[in-house]
Amino acid sequence: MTEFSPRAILVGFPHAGKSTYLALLFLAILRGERCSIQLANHRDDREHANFLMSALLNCKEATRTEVSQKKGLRLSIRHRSGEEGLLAVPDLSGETWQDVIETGTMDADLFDDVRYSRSAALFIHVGDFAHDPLIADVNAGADALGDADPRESAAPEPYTPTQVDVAELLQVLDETAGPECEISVVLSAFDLAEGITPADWLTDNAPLVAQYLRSARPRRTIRLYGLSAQGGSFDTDRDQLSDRDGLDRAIMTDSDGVDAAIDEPILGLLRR
Ligand SMILES: Nc1nc2c(ncn2[C@@H]2O[C@H](COP(=O)(O)OP(=O)(O)O)[C@@H](O)[C@H]2O)c(=O)[nH]1
Ligand SMILES: [Mg+2]
Repeated sequence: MTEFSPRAILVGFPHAGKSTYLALLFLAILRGERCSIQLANHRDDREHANFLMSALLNCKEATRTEVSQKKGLRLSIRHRSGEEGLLAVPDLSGETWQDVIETGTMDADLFDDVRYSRSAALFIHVGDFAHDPLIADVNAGADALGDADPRESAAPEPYTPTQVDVAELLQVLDETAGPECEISVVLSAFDLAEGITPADWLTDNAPLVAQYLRSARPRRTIRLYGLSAQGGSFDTDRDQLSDRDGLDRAIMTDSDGVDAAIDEPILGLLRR
């Protein structure tokens, strides 16, 4: 397999659910269930994928991706048809992503990964997403602040993307990816969004992103998925989740909430 073999890439801000998806995908591939791709016989380093998968099976949160290879994780995969490709999960710091959306440009390695990808999945964690404040919230916040010294609440907050950040990242992806690349948006931790379809969640919570998906057609079809790789929260539902099989408890649906295969969001890689 050469460096230029087709690639799939998992993209998203830190804490978006990429590693947990990779763990689930690896599990599904090893079991040969709920997916159609297989591992190819290349000597890529599977230690980290194994490590992530064991954490998922043991209901432990995926640790922050600290892959020793600077470029992140790469896994060679194959379709039943025999076609091979490379699944890339670049490991970039939060600053790098902020830089991407501020400057509209990408680090050279990431640019290559996206440019030569046949599928790119952009992850949004539905529970770790900054909703636009209502006017009432803004006023209440202003009242609560009163005369308080703003420096007193200077503890660094974890970076929580807004719909504008996500729409901008999606736009950079869309502009960088080749015309044949299939882009998908994966709403992760979708167990936190009960009783709603991914399409409705996006319209309600990130209308700008929903609008982007609509306006990209027919030039490019950007598919939307809802994913619960863990099946629930490992903090609050751990006992109940640990009684269930790691693959059975996972949920992947299309935009209307209809079951989809675990590898659907990256299948464009091997589709043709
Ligand atoms: N409730 C819930 N939380 C999830 C799910 N998948 C991932 N998470 C949590 O989301 C956080 C970020 O996930 P991670 O895969 O590490 O994100 P990454 O930084 O994009 O690789 C972790 O705390 C996970 O435990 C899920 O299906 N349900
Ligand atoms: Mg990670």
